[in-house]
Amino acid sequence: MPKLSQSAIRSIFKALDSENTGKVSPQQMVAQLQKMDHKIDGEHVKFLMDMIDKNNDGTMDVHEFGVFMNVYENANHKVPASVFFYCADSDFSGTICHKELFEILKKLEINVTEAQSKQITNILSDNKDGTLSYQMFERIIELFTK
Ligand SMILES: [Ca+2]
Ligand SMILES: [Ca+2]
Repeated sequence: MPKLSQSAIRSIFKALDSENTGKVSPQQMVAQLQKMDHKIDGEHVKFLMDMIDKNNDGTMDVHEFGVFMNVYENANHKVPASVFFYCADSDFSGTICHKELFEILKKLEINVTEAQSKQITNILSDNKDGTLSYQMFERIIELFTK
């Protein structure tokens, strides 16, 4: 679960979205984060935003922003699989379902259909609810990105 509450995420998002468009651009995001922490790597922020931008409109809506904050706070930014895991986990469940796997593989430009993602998840699921743990997800990513 994200450490920030949904209402905290909403108010930060509102502050960033100064023109009240319901969207935040990478430029707005980087500028704001750099105000809070000068050491922030703008390129990494843009990379994360691109990974999370499910509808590919180049901006973040409030849900995508919640995912971003979850990645930002919880991922091990030195480990790609960890970053991809938090980018993929768009419902903050701490596990990856077949839809989440499909979306992240698409972002990584790995050619897998939704049906194949479902099969992979069914076969390799190591959780009772049919989802993937971080450990299993990491192995799948390693296999695909070799
Ligand atoms: Ca978007
Ligand atoms: Ca999930």
